[in-house]
This record gives sequence, C-alpha cells and structure tokens, in this order.
Amino acid sequence: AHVFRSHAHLARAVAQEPAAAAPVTQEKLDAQVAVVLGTQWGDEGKGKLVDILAGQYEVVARAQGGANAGHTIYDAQGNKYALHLVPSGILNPDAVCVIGNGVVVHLPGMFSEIKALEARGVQVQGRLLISDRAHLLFDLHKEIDGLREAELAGSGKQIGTTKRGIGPAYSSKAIRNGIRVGDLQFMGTFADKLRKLAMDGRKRFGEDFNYDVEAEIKTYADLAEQLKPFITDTVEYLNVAHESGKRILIEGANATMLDLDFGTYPFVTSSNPSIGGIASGLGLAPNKYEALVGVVKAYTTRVGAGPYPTEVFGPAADNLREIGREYGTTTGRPRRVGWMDIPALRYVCRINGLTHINLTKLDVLSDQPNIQIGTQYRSKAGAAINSMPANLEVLEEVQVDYETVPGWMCDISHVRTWEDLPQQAKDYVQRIEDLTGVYCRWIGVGPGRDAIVIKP
Ligand code: 2SA
Ligand code: GDP
Ligand code: MG
Repeated sequence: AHVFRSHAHLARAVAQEPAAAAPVTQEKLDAQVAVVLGTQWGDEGKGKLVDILAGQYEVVARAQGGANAGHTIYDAQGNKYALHLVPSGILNPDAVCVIGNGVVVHLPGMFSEIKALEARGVQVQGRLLISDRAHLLFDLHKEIDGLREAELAGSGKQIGTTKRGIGPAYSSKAIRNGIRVGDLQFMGTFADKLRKLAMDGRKRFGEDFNYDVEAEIKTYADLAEQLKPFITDTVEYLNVAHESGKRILIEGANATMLDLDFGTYPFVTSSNPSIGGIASGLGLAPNKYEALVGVVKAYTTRVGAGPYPTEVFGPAADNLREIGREYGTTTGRPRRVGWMDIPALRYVCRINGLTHINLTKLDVLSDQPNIQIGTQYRSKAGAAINSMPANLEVLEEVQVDYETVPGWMCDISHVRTWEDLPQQAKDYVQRIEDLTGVYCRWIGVGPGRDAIVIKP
C-alpha cells in the first residue's frame, strides 16, 4: 500500500497505480486516516467528496463548526440531501458518524435533521455518536448572533454570518461559561447555568434580547433524554477505532480562508477549519493523518462580507453564479464569485500540508472562452506581495496579476476518465498542480456522486 504524500512522489506513485478504469467509488485512497478540508471560502464541494470516500471508511467525523455548514449531496439515485450538522458520511449505511468535541451543537436543529433523514429512509440512530465534550449551541446564541449583526448594520462591518449562533457559542466556550453535551447528564445544575448565560445576554442587549430562558430549559429536559443514546467519549472511541485498524475519514466544514486565525479576520467564522482545528476538535493526533485532501473549486466563491481579491462583478459574475448554482445551502444567499486565487491557495496548501487536491466544478467553466488564474498579489503601488497580508487595509487594496488560459468550450459533465477530458481542461488542471505543487487526484465534473474523474 502506498500513500500519495506530495507532488514530488507523484511519478513513483503513479508507476505503482493500476490503470484508473475501475468504477470511481471503488477507487481506493490508501490512507487509514484521511482529512478533507475546504481551501477557499467554503462550499467547494467537500460534502460530495466525503460522500464518495465514505464508502471506503468505517468512521466519518466532524471536528469543528456547527450548523453554519451546508453540504449538498446527491445519492446514486440522484436524490438531493442538504446536511448541516450530521456528517456527510451518513448516506453510507456502513459508516459510523462522529460529531467531535470541537463542534458546537444546536440540539433541536440536529434532531430535526435526523428526523428528516430517517423519514427518507436513512438510518441515523445507532450510527451517530456525539462527543460529551462538544459545546451546546442554544437559541440564546442565535439571538445574540442576530443582535450583533444588527448592531453592525450600516457600518460596513457586518460579517454576514449565517445567524446560526456560531460566534456566540464559541465565545461562551472561550470565556468558560459554555454548557457541554455531557452536562445534560447532570440536569440538576443545567438550569442555573443556562439562566446565568441568559442574564449575561440581558445585561449586554437589554430589552432587545428576546429570549425565553425558562422555555428553553423545559425543551432541554426532553432533549436530554433523547440525546442519551448518542453521547459518547469520542476521544476514546476514535483512538480505539484507529488502534484496531479502522479507517477514519475526517470531514472539514467551512474553509481555511474563513479560519479564525488564518482567514481574512474579522470576516471569518469562529472556529479553526484548518488542520489545527481538526486535531483540537477530535483528539486524534496529527501524526495519524495520512492523506490531507484540500477541496478546491475551479473558480472561487464567498458568502458574506470581507476581502476577496479575485472577485468578479457584473454579467460575467451573474453568468458564473447561475451556471454554478452558487446559492448558500444553509441560507440561500447568492454567493459572490471570482477567479482562482493562487496566492491564497498556496498559503492554504502550506498551512494544512495538503497532500492531494480535489478540484471541483470544472464543468462550470465549460462555456468560458478564456479562464483567468490569479497568480500574484501586488500592493496598490505595484510591489509584489509574496505572503498573505494579515491586515484588511492591505488585503482590500491588493491588485492581482492574472494569467489567461484558453477554455475548452464543450460540455464535460459526462466525462469520466482523464483521457476523455479535452486538452485545455487537462492543461488547466495541470496548471493548478504546477502552481500549488499538490497532486490533483480528483476532478469534479458535475454534482452527482459519479461525476468525478480520477487523474492518474
Ligand atoms: P458564521 O455563521 O459565524 O460561521 O459566519 C461567519 C463567516 O463564515 C461564512 N460561512 C460560510 N461561508 C460559506 N458557506 C457556509 N455554509 C453555508 C453553505 C452558507 C449559507 O454551505 O452554503 O448557506 O449561506 C458558511 N458558513 C459560514 C459566513 O458567510 C461569514 O462570512
Ligand atoms: P461544501 O460546503 O463544501 O460541502 O459545498 P456545498 O454543498 O455547500 O456547495 C457545493 C455545491 O456544488 C453543491 O450544490 C454540490 O452539489 C455542487 N457540486 C459539488 N461538486 C460539483 C461539481 O464538480 N460540479 C458541479 N456542477 N457541482 C458540484
Ligand atoms: Mg457549504
């Protein structure tokens, strides 16, 4: 067995690889633990890759974020599923799904997601484990998320959050008055803890704070009972699973350019969607991760506010948005669109130590006569910028040098093998590989489970 570690090992690895004629879902990724991460501003198509790989993995785990994530998946029959908290591995009936300690869990939302899945014949009970260390996200956090955004309205500083309570829930965790899943086993003290949180909210927002704490306490008395069978020490579970040889797939949510530390702060989410957040969000040590797969859209999109150097505007943007169906999975918001941003992608490859890329939505570029690749940032004065600027003031004024490459101008959505891709499409993929130095193993050519090409 071999693991593709980097582009440098590619030639040797390819020589050992059988011809890629086997059906895609049987193509095996030889890594006991694989991590799938978003590399841009989210919605690269992580859910689809996780769903495809889940067939080869016994455990699929989420490590960070919450119901702000939106993963759209089409099963083999073409049925559409939109997942938010439940890992995308749930559609593979043989995988056990784990919600790790780093995730913030809105229980009513999670149970309605489970109910909707079970109503469609997907067995969830008995296959979903939730960390006792994961923090609970209450309606109170959602209320505060909305109030904070409202306060910023008109100032140009609104983040454009999903209003799912993510920032406030992670704030409670960091300031150490959060309530964890495991606390629901000790309901005697739960009510007091929640009342304390509510009191803080009232102090901060006064009469605008529209929240009925007693109603929520009642709701949680029922939810605590329902949750019992799911609560697990997932640190122990994952490590024992690993030690006994089980294959573990880790599903990143959001993306590195939205990372609290490495993203375009403060226009970011409140967790670490990069590799560090995977380690702290699961308790499975990084030296176990054998494949680090970055999901890269063939162009870029961003939902919410914040700097976006390669953004496209006007009819060209509308065209890309419509063809790519770029609307939020969670909120339905139209996504901003733009060209590939290599300086940002290189930064992300470094931070995460990516070993593979899944280039997605290549089909969306099929009617572009010319495709732009952003290759170099420059300051307003024209000086080359060779690292990712930390300050918004710099990033907002960044100029981008573009390289123009010819498009293929034909439908590729039915292509299933590398040989059958038009030369210009192969050249585009090759160019991304050359510019990042990371092996581009998978190429998405449509939303369906089978719409994927494996590059030999
Ligand atoms: P939050 O809610 O506090 O995490 O928002 C902070 C920023 O993070 C962005 N963010 C996202 N960006 C893209 N996709 C996300 N998930 C949904 C999807 C989004 C949707 O899959 O489509 O449905 O609108 C996601 N979640 C958070 C957010 O836009 C803010 O910029
Ligand atoms: P995630 O948050 O990274 O899981 O991505 P989302 O599910 O929010 O958004 C990706 C969207 O693109 C979904 O609607 C997918 O069905 C779709 N998608 C994924 N891969 C491809 C692809 O290769 N081609 C096309 N046309 N659509 C894709
Ligand atoms: Mg998404």
